[in-house]
Amino acid sequence: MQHLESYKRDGYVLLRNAVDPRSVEAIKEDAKALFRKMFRKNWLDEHSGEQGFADALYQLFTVSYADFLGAARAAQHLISMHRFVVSEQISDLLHGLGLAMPIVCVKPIIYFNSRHLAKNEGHYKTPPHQDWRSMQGSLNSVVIWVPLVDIDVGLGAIEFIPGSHLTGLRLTEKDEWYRRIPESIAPASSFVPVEVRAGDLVAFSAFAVHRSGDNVTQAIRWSIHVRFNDAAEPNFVNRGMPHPYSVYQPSQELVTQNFPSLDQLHTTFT
Ligand SMILES: O=C(O)CCC(=O)C(=O)O
Repeated sequence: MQHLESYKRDGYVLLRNAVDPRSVEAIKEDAKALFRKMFRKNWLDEHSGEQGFADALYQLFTVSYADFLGAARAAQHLISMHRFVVSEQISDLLHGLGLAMPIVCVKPIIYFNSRHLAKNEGHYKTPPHQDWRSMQGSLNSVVIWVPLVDIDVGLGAIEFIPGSHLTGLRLTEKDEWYRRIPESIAPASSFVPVEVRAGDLVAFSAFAVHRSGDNVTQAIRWSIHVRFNDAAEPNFVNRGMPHPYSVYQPSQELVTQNFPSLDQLHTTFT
């Protein structure tokens, strides 16, 4: 299989028209519906079209960062996205890339990147890194990256260093995003952008060095990312199936004091 050959050689592969563009459009629409609840709450108008939505979202970010963040977090829990990332089609693809027993490493992520939705650069643009540094899972772990819109260089196409998955785990330094590979090890000139259309899919090795391009437009760069380990990979088994994402626990405090009233509760069930 030609895809497998280029995946093994480059550490990533672009699969054109791999998914139904309507299914990824539906995920984007679900995410937009969450933000629209916050537009209404904050009395914000939305003009028509993608740019109308983007402008309203940029306004929400300015007017109520808390509401923006609430909806942004809720978007990470969309059923449509979760259904998509664990679909038969994705698990078949992972088997095709050599994962005998794929398991989800960490919750999928939906990105809506724009410099207008960021308090620092790391919020809309990832620096050079290898996902394995955070995953520390199986050696054959794979990241599935799915654009929800057409993403060209202007919109910040994802960029890879071809073959970098074969040159080991790189040194990193802590930064405001998480940890970056310094320019001296991953020079800007070695990255190759991968332009995609909605319906395409990029699969990459967790060892592939990659980074985001620069979204220089006024538009939102929508994408979904999900990481998988192979529970059958012998080193993963021997290392005790590590999962270094340690903190995911409920707050000890109530988010909203004196809530709910009995009236509110009874209204819910009438
Ligand atoms: O979407 C991007 O540009 C980068 C994504 C990324 O770095 C990741 O999923 O690890």
